[in-house]
Amino acid sequence: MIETQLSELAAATEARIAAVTTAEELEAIRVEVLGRKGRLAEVSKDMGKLSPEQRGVVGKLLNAAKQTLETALTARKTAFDEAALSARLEREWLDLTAPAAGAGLGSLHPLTQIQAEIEDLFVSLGFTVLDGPEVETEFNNFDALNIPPDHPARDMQDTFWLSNGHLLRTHTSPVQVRGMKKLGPPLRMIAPGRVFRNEEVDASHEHTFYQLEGMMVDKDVSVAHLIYFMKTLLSAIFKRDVTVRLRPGYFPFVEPGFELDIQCLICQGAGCPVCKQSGWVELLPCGLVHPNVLRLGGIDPEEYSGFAFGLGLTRLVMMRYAIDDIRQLQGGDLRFLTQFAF
Ligand code: FA5
Repeated sequence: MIETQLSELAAATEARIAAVTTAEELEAIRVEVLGRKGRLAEVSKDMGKLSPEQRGVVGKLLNAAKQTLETALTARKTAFDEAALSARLEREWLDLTAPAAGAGLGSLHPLTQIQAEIEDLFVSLGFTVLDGPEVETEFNNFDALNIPPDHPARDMQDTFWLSNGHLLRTHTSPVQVRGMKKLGPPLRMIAPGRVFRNEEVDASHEHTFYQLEGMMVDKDVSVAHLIYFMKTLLSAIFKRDVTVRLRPGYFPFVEPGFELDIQCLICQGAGCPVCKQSGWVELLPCGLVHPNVLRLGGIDPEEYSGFAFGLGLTRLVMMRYAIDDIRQLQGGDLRFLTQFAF
């Protein structure tokens, strides 16, 4: 009787083991049949009631059933474990031979790139590149440029004054003053740099922006020289014809003074926020150096003349790449900057 029960249990359990679909189901069967309080344990408990002969027979059968079931369980468990392992390997697979991801190399800011291009051009034309301090004296920023105290031209540039009487330079023109003293005539110099004005910020105005000053002093320098160098500069930068206009402009440090405007390349002259709907962008004020400025720089205006210009470098970058808001240039947004990573 007990033998029949035992072999039926073994057969049914084997069939169940073969049919399970998860490791959890398999474990439940193991506990139910082979566990300490499982069905086989119950059978062996009842063996005490059997005669010694019967006990020998049933005991053998019990061991055989246990062994068969354990083998079947182990086989299925191994299959589940292997499947789980290969799923994990699939998930966590790493190709150790794949090349490393990019190291995120930086690149030169578009302004730096254009500055370098202009420096190369002017160096090839015999100009020296000078650097000047961002904190300047009132004398170099204004007085030496023929803008004495109380001169209305001081109001043309809203100045950040420092408590010690110095200021953040409002333009790169003070480097003209330093250049004249350092190099003496004849001289050809450019001076790129950062300048500061206490101005309302909008699409084309920053409080902190870049200019590139240029000056040439020699015997008989005229407006013709000035125009030649300005044309050379613009065609080197834009590498195509751009529409410019020259109009009289007032700056106390040049006489005559000019404003060289470029037709807005954002709207092609139709009018937009960058050109304040005028179709033109002020880019390159220039002129012949005022005799007073030469004199204050230690150069005899009877013997020498010169031209000077103050390129709006930040605006030039905007025009070259059709950037419609100056704030993008100093915003530090990598999505913007990586477009210029050549
Ligand atoms: C000057 O700063 C003169 N020092 C230039 C000069 C030098 C004239 C030598 C003659 C001889 P201005 O204030 O116009 O000029 O500025 C020069 C250029 O800087 C402008 O044409 C413009 O392109 C740029 N600029 C002026 N203000 C800003 C600003 N807030 N944001 C960005 N660019 C500006």
